[in-house]
Amino acid sequence: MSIVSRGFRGRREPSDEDLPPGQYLTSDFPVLQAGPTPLVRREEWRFTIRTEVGAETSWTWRELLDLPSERPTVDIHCVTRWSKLGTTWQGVSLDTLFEDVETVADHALVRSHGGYTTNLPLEDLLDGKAWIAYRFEGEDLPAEHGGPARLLVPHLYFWKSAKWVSGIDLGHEDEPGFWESLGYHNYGDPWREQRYSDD
Ligand SMILES: Nc1nc2c(c(=O)[nH]1)N[C@H]1C(S)=C(S)[C@@H](COP(=O)(O)O)O[C@H]1N2
Ligand SMILES: [Mo]
Repeated sequence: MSIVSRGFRGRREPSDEDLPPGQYLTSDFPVLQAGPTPLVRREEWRFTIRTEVGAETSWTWRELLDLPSERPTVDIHCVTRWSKLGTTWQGVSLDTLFEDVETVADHALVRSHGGYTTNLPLEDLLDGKAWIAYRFEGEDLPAEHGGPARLLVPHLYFWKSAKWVSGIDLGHEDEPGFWESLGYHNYGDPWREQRYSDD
């Protein structure tokens, strides 16, 4: 007996149309980072959004877990050319966190434990496009992939998805993050192949 009907909408087979230009598919999950893996204890974990007027809103680990979570299935694309399709995550939408934040800023600088930063327009964090993710493929997010929690912003190259995320600073000025100040593209849209600053 087949349980697969014509209307079946499970994980579809990946096809070339799902791969941005210059990317290849990988089935493993490479670890890429600029420094060592920081050990971030859940008891000490805080996530802080700081607005353009210096107002701070913070969540503890417990408070994050108590918020409604989502389970996005998304494709991820690293600027080193590997892509993974249909990865499954669990986390809190940035829309949920921003419900408690009053801001008219346009720019976000994301900060991580260990000092990594990455910048993006605030609007790219909103409207269902980004999460603070704490589970990957049904398991707690491993430390080497950014656990306890990382930013997940899959429509941009994966360097924007800051591991061990600690907070977001909002501002009226755009401030380049770690890779952006080393020659990588300021925005990083994989479908427009925005790898380096002059792409
Ligand atoms: N804190 C932090 N986040 C980071 C990085 C980093 O060096 N430090 N590297 C980025 C890059 S270049 C990529 S491709 C992805 C890799 O995530 P992964 O190691 O889980 O595959 O993390 C991004 N987030
Ligand atoms: Mo990367």
